[in-house]
Amino acid sequence: SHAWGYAPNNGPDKWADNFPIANGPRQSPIDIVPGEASYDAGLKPLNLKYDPSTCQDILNNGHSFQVTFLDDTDNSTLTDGPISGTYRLKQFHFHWGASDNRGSEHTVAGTKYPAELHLVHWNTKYPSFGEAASQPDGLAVVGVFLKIGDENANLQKLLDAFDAIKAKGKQTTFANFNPATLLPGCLDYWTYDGSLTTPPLLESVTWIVCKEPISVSSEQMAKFRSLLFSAEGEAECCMVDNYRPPQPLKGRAVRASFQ
Ligand code: BO1
Ligand code: ZN
Repeated sequence: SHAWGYAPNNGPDKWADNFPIANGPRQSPIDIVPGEASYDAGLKPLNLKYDPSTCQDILNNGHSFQVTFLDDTDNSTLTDGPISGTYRLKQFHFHWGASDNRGSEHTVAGTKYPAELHLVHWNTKYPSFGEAASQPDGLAVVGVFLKIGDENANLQKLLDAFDAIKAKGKQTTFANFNPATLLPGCLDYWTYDGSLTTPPLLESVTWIVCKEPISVSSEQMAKFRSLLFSAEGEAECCMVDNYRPPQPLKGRAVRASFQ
């Protein structure tokens, strides 16, 4: 037996062997075709309230790097947009490519971005992230595309911690970071019902994908690729191409908050 990953022997094409929901009715990511999304005037603006003091640490989990937030209070939340109730921020992480021509999970009319940010929230009508993750309305993930352009000074704060988390399992404290600094200026979005994009691929995510990308320099993208999938002492394996490709829409509606 082997753990899931992104290599030919354990990558997205193999996930269904251990996680049959990989072929389920509401899998993510998807290719978003703007001309096929329907404008919904009833969709509210996103209300993101993030408290930098809830930021805890930064971790290389062997699949990505993630920044984890204290989620025992309603201090960092997502409300409104397409969701009802209050969703708490648990963590954010990224997916990226081995080169600038690929790396995002969602695509827009087939266009791949070099990376995609995921801000992961859970519905506080459930007692914990773990319990929410198995409910159809349990999670809400905000996706933000990265495109090559100017260096991003807010993103650089994360990259400056990479020396401490190069290998799988490494973690260091990361205090007082406001994830709102990573959001684009315009919060227009597409939304659809989907899943986690990694095993266990649970079909519990309301996806909210921002139309406007944020910028990242090519040099900053190179730094993402200096992280390792491998643990200290193992053969070094660069963390690249840690994305799942688009999955079948299977008749789902994609709605747009904008015209
Ligand atoms: S994603 O945003 O769809 N790429 C995504 C994929 C997997 C998870 C979260 C978001 N996994 C879960 C793990 C839990 C963990 C939680 C929070 O992330 O299944 O074990 O507690 O970090
Ligand atoms: Zn993700």
